[in-house]
Amino acid sequence: MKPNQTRREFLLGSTALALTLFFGSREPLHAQSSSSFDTPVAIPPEDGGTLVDGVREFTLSLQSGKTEFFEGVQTDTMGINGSYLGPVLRMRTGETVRFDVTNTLAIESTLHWHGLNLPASTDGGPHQPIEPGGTWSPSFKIHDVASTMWYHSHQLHQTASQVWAGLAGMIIIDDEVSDDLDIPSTYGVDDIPLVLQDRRFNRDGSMPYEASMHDEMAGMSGNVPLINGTVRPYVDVSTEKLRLRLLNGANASIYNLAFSDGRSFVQIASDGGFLGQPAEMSELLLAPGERAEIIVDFTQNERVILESKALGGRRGGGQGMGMGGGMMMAEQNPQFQLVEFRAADTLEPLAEVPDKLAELPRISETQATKTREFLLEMPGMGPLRMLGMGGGFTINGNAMKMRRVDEVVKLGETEIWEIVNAGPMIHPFHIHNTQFRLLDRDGLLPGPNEAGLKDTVVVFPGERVRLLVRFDHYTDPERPYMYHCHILEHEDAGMMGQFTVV
Ligand SMILES: [Cu+2]
Repeated sequence: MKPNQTRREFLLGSTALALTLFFGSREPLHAQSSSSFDTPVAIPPEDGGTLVDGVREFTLSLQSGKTEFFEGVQTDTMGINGSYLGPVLRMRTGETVRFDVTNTLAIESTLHWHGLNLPASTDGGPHQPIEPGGTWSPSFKIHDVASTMWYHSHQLHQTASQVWAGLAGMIIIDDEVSDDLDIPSTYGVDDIPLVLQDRRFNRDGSMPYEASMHDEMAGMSGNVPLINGTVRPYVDVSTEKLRLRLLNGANASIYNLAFSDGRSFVQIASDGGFLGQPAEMSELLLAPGERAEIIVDFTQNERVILESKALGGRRGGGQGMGMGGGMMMAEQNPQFQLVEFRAADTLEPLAEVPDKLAELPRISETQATKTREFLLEMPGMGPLRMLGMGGGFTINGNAMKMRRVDEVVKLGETEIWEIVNAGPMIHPFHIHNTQFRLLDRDGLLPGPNEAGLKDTVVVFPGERVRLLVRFDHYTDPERPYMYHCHILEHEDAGMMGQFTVV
């Protein structure tokens, strides 16, 4: 590739030519305009709410605004208590929270608390829309352990466009375990939230949500990475270690994260909280919806860049996927330089990462009383879809319907959910109201960084992933929770189902 050529342009110029002919030409994409990282990363404000009679209350406003992603250019966006994205909401295990969410937008919206165990009426999915001008006030107890969660719009058929515009933010939950661990925990100094996204900008600086037929299938990805809404940002490093709270908040892009010099790092937490022990690695696959906390070492005066690299020889492309599948997967995995780290002349020393982080419940599939299968399909993929016939996104043959409850699950019963990907694309599968555990991928035990609490799991083409799932705490025979692909275009197109807990 030429230095200024994006992966996508490279693909368009070569192996994807056949697909391009089918999908039609795409609007020209800009190469990254500058090679320098010259803007300090925006650190979202922390919002700990207000304690009122023992309840932690947050006041949130869904609003439209203008954001200056590029100097001197105002871009129309949406945000929560701001013009793009929202504050980092901070709360503790065991306390009761309440949110007053006011929708000042001209369109209906929702706010979903991704990863949290909570009553179905407070989930913020498609069944809890907030009318323009309306206020929604869910309240629930925090059952989850210390973790990095997030919140985002979950409006039926409009999740993709609303998250694209900026309706998302991070949640940090603290507890006694996180209090006691000797790990970096000074927010914005050695404990850095990084919301990873990409957006497609027009030459006038606008980033409208205009998904072509190709985008609706492949997922909407951009030509410009945004980190906490900052273009080509840097992070000043003043300590020997940084803890990075990574959230893939992209609509569709799957980032294979690595540092430009190939250095290793340790992952200390997955979606739902700390791993049992740190997992050393040099590449971290993070799909939309997933979070990971990592700790990285730095030496004085150095500069290193966090990148999204090609998946390379990783698994996937299962039987019968052929070349088209591989190309679809390549397109799901853009290659970007994301953020530069600049170490100071002197770095404050920090303690070594503890060998043991948390006590995770032991799991065994013998605990399970029932097995359910979820078949992810893109019917009509292939020649018919490419010619504009067929198509659609289904789970067990059905596209999402608000009035159809697909599964009824008993409270407190352990089940095995088998997620089977019959299509040519990677699907990150998310289940509301639970933190599950991976049993195996095609019979192979999960890697150490996937052995902890998860609410979103990557399922490769042709793969069968088995999860141990349980729903504690709440029943509601009327109101369902969702399970869905977290590629937002796939979710909006029907790759979503509903379950109740009784
Ligand atoms: Cu999908």
